[in-house]
Amino acid sequence: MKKTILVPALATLMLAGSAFAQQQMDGMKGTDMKGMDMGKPSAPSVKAHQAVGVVKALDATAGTVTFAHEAVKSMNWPAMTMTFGIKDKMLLDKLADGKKVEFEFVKEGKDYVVTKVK
Ligand SMILES: [Cu+2]
Repeated sequence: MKKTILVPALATLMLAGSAFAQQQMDGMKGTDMKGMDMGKPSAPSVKAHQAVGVVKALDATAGTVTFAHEAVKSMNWPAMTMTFGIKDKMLLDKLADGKKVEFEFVKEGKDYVVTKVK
């Protein structure tokens, strides 16, 4: 009598135990994923700024573009001419001397880097 009660009770315990272990593993996976996202160099805190500018100079080798850009409110910048880095050399295809474009840039250290050209 005792045995027949004990066996299903044990089985239930083991099942519950393994389900718990599985949950813990799932939880750990989730935590790891979050940790990896946080560790990425392009943290979500990096803000892209929108600007409009005319290309004044291009240096494909150095990967820089000089813009005479309009005021950038999000940076509190007046209109000015300045040089930006270029995130991806693919963006050079969209840039040409004298061309007016909308672009996005981010601050990287002490540099400003164009991340998108429309
Ligand atoms: Cu500027």
